[in-house]
Amino acid sequence: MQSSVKHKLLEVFSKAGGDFVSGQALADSIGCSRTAVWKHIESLRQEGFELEAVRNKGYRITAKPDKVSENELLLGLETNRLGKHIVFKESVESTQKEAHKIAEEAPEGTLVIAEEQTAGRGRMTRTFHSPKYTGIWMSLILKPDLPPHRAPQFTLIAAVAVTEAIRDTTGLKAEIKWPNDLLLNEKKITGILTELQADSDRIRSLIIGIGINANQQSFPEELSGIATSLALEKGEHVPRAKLVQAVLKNIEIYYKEYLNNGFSSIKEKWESFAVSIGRQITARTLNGSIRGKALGITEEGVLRLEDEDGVIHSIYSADIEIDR
Ligand code: BT5
Repeated sequence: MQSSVKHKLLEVFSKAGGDFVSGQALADSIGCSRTAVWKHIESLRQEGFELEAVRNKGYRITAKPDKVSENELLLGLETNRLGKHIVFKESVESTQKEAHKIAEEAPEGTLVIAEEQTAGRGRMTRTFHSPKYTGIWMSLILKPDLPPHRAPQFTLIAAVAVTEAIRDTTGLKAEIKWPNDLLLNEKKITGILTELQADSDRIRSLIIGIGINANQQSFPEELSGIATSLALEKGEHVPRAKLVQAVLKNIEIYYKEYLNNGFSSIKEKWESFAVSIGRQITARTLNGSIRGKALGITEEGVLRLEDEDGVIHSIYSADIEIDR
């Protein structure tokens, strides 16, 4: 099936929100005969969609495959801009790398997403384990008209958006660990990596990389003590496309809020989801470690830490460990 016909069909089903759509209505919307509609329906079935056909009522989609390709993501996507243009790959080294390549020409809201990353990236030179079909490995391209120093706030915006999406779609109480991790039961469930293409005074593209452990049943030895998946915590399989849709919708909402009203309401939300605030932590920076109480974050997303002598430190970049 031509991909434009498929998108059109999925858009019509999407608008119907689970109700039946008559064969004639489908034929009219894609400009073909009812026999051709039937053929397109069959090819959707072959891709793993389940469709119910009832005489005199038409068709409706009852289940979609657990994939994260364009078709699955577009069906039910409730955003205005984010994720309307999707670059899907079965396997890539890193979705960040792919997003960097296309960022210049890509429209704002373009999503690069893959079933597998063979060289997923963390911060600095670290790697991010991204096995096939089990997780969400995606990079979102935004083009805010802002100076580059505002970029770190987007990691926090994404953290709030993903935390809420996980809570709403799975009921699991994900929490944020400054600056870019989400935890469940103190183990890492999500990592976020915000990168930039910028001139000295203006962001050209912001690339927000998000990795969510969704359905892994096990982890390599070096991660098994520190990482977990939604499926392991919930005891059941998690539909990934639905979660991606919720993440995109939330980022769209918070991005708009941020551009219109600034960072303060997002900061409040962030602090309410943060696991480390008010606790004793150790922050390991490139210049050494500081131990103290995490007080909160500033409007710029900088962590404020009060040491044992009452001195307040501003932490721009670090790994933190929460004292038990
Ligand atoms: C991060 O770095 O957590 C940012 C990860 C961003 C990943 C996304 S996936 C889509 C996009 N494309 C990319 O190539 N990257 C982004 P950092 O805070 O530096 O944490 C990295 C550390 O997390 C590693 O050194 C491991 O200890 C641990 N780790 C690696 N893979 C993990 C996983 N799947 N789950 C939990 N922890 C993991």
